[in-house]
Amino acid sequence: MQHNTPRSERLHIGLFGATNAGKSSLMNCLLGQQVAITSPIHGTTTDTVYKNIEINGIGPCTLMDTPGWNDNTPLQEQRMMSTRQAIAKTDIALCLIADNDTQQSIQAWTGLFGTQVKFIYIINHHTPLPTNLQQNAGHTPEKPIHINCHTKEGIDTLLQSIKNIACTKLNTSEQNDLTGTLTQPGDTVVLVMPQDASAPQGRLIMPQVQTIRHLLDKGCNAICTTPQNLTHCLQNLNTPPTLIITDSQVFAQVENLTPANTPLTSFSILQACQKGDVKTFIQGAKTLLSLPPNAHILIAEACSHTPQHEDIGRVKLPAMLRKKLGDQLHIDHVAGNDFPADLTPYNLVIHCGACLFTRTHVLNRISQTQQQNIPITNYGIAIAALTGILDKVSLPTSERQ
Ligand SMILES: Nc1nc2c(ncn2[C@@H]2O[C@H](COP(=O)(O)OP(=O)(O)O)[C@@H](O)[C@H]2O)c(=O)[nH]1
Ligand SMILES: [Mg+2]
Repeated sequence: MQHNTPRSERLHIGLFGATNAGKSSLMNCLLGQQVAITSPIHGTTTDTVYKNIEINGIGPCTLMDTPGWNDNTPLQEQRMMSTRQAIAKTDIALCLIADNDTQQSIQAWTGLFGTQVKFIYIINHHTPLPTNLQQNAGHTPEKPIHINCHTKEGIDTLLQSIKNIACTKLNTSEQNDLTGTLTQPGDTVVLVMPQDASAPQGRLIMPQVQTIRHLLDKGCNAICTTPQNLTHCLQNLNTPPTLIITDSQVFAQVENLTPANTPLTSFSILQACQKGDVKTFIQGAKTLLSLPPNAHILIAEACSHTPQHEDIGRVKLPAMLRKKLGDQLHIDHVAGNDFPADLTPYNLVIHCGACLFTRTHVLNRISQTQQQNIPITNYGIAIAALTGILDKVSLPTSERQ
């Protein structure tokens, strides 16, 4: 059953530290099986290994075993990039302190992480016990947990520590109520979902599925329709719906048909509120309108798929941007884990709704843009700004700025 939980809803726990600190051994120990190769040879783990695990008391998690710092092999650049990609996804970092770590090295590598990441420091007892470890324990901001993967000593304490952090994170999570203040149990919500050439064959896309499921769980009635059938659908209702949620591509068209007192929002705006920082996205979208004609824009998409005829990120959004800002605009695209470390060549980043990413992953990307003073927005909010309806969009919280 755990395999059915998408990665975007899993708590991501990363194992970090120098090569040979015992990361892969801990991964195997937590999983109770040999999934990662371990050896005294530095650089044994050549790429990050992702493995799903159900942790009792927490639920579905993904463990990430990284290659490790201090890698002096010719592949160190690529391995570090793989470690960075894991860092971007990390909710909880298990930091294994090695014999040759110092206060500086510990500070330097913890500095690579986003602000919302929680750290657990670990000393993995090799035999014989390395001499500097007791001393290194004093360099960690918090008391390290001592473990031994061979005897399993300390593993229960570690799991308890992970659980304590996970419970706090899950309780404060804003992911729980997608439509928030916009809906109450018993409400009727109309969902407008175009099924054009860019819609996948025979199924609904993830944000639509997640929204329908959320509404049903909340005790709402979810009525699905297409833009073509919206007028007919609304006519058939005795009273206007409490809320209309539309695909952002047909926002303007749906806005025209929306009854006067019915709030209107989009799937991607709900995603933006759930996964990310909607205030930052709205500010980014406002910047969009005043960009110079030769601006550089990065369009980042979480999923990698072959570009399609009516693809929103590759075709529709660039066309809308060029229509608004002119043909001199430079637009680059990245997909999946690819996200440039240096964003300074860009005037703006426009991110997809990130239904495949965790909230932490999106927040880490946002903080990376903020550190480099680059505005960021997402598809739904950018389209709302481009079509002049940003002020008409309803948000599930009172966070609008
Ligand atoms: N006795 C003992 N040896 C360990 C323990 N953890 C790791 N090792 C040994 O330390 C070496 C490096 O471990 P490995 O997990 O490959 O380190 P990584 O490079 O951080 O993934 C291997 O020879 C392991 O068998 C432990 O808890 N006890
Ligand atoms: Mg390893």
